[in-house]
Amino acid sequence: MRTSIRAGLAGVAAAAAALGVAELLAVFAGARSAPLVAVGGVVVDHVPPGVKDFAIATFGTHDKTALLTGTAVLLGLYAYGVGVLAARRRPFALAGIALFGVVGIAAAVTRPGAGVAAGIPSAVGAALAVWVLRHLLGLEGASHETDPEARRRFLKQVGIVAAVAVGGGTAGRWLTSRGAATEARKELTLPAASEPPPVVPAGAQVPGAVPYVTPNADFYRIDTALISPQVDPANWTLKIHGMVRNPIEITWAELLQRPMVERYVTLACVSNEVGGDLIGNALWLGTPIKALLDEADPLPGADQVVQRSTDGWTCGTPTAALRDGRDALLAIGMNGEPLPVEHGFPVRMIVPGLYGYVSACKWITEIELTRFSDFDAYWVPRGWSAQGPIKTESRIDTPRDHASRKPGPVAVAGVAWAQHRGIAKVEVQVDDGAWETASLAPAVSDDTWRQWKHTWTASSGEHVLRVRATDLDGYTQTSDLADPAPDGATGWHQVTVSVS
Ligand SMILES: Nc1nc2c(c(=O)[nH]1)N[C@H]1C(S)=C(S)[C@@H](COP(=O)(O)O)O[C@H]1N2
Ligand SMILES: [Mo]
Repeated sequence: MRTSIRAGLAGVAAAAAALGVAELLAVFAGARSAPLVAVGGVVVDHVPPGVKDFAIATFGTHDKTALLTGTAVLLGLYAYGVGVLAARRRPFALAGIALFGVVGIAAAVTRPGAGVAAGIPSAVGAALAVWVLRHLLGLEGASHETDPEARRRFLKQVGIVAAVAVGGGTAGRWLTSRGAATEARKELTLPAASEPPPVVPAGAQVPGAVPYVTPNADFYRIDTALISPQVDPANWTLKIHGMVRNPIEITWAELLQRPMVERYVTLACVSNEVGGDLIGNALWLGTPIKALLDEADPLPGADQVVQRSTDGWTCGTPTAALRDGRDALLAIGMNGEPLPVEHGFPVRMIVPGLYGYVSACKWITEIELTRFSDFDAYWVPRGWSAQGPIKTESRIDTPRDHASRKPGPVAVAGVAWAQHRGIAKVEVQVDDGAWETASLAPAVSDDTWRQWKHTWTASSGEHVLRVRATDLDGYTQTSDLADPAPDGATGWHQVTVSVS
C-alpha cells in the first residue's frame, strides 16, 4: 500500500477517535459541546439567508442530518490530508490537528449558555488524535509494499481504532439522547385541564386529506437545534422580566398549579412552500399566558414579548397578540402526552394565528417584555420579518401531483387555513375554468385548519387543478407567487392529473 494512502487512513482513524471520545465526553460536558454539534450549530446560526430555505426545501426536516453528515465528510477529507501531511512533515500535521481542536473548542465555548468545560471534548479529542496518528504512523518501519504482514497489522489497527471510535461515539449520542428530559418525561403524568377538551366535530375529517389531528410522530419539526435540548423539569424555571412592573419567576411545580386548558391549534412554519407540509394541527395542553403577563404587568410601550429557549434561540411576539383573549398557551402537553422532547419539552409557547418563528418558542425558559424597536429576535437579522401573521392558504392533498385517474367523478380534497380568522370558502379550478365552490368540513375553531372536498367530473387528458381559500375577513388568497422569505409564501397550490 502506498505510504500516502496509509497515512491518509491513519489521519481518518485519528479523526474518528477524536470525534468518538468527544461524543462520549459530551455526555458529561453537555450534548452541544461535541465538536460536530458545536461547529454545526455555529454554521446553522451563520448561514446566509436563503441557504436555510434551500436546506429545508432540499432535505425537509432531515436538514440537520444532512448538515452533520456533510460536516463529517468534510472533516474526513481534512483528516485524510492531515494524515498524508503527517507522513512528510510532522509539525504541519500537528498544526492541522491543533487547528481542528481550536475550532472545536472555540465553537463549543461560545454556544449560548456554554461554559469553559464545553471545550473539554474538543481538547481531549485533539490530543487523542495526535496520539493515535503517531501510534499508527509509527507502526513498523517495514515497507508495506513488500511486507504483507506489516500491511495486515496496520489495517487491523486502523480497523480497531475506527470501530472503537464509532462505538464510543454512538454510545455517547445514545446516552445524551436519553438525558434528563427523556427520563423525566417518561415519569410525568400531565395535570388535567379544568374543562374537557373541545370536541372534534363529526365530519371534520375528509377522506383523502391529511389527518385532521396530526399525530405527534408525524408533526413537522423545525428548529435550529442540532440536538434537542434536554431540559429537566426539576431544574426548569421561567423568568418573566424586562419592561414589567412585577418580574416573575416560576418553577415547574408552580406552573403545574396554574389553570390548564386544552385547545386545538394549527401551527405553521413560515418556511412552508405553497403546497408544503410544514404545518400540523394538535391538541395543546397549557396554561393561558395572558394571566401570567397580567401578573407581571407590562409597562406601556412594551410592544414585544421576547421568548428565549435554553439554547439561546429567541422569537418576538406582539404583546397585544398574547393579551387580546386568543388561546395563547404556555404549553406542556401535545395530543394527550407531555410535549415530545423535539417539540419543546417541558414547556413551549403556542399562539394561534402566528407563524412558529415569531411565537412558538420551544424549551422556553425566559420571557422578556421589550419593544420591537429595541430588540430583533433570531430570524429578524437573518432577513425575516419581525411580524409574522399566518397567511390564508390552502392545499390539495388528493389527487397528488402527477397522479392518474379514470374519467368520471374524481374526489378532490385538502386543507385550508387562516388561523384565528377562520376559513369562509374554498374554491377549486380545473384548467382555466370557472372557480367552483368546494364543500367545507366543520372545524373545531377558527384557530385550526379546515378540510374541504370537491367532486370533479374528469374527462380524458392532462388537467391542472388549483385551489384557493377565502377567510372570514373576506380576503381571498392571492395568486401572486411569493417565496417563504420574508413573511410567508403565497400563491395557489396546483396539481397536474392525467385522466385516461
Ligand atoms: N427553541 C426554539 N424554538 C422554536 C424554534 C427554534 O429554532 N428553537 N423554531 C420555531 C419555528 S421556526 C417553528 S415553525 C416552530 C416549529 O415547532 P415544531 O418543531 O414543534 O413543529 O417552532 C418554533 N420554536
Ligand atoms: Mo418555522
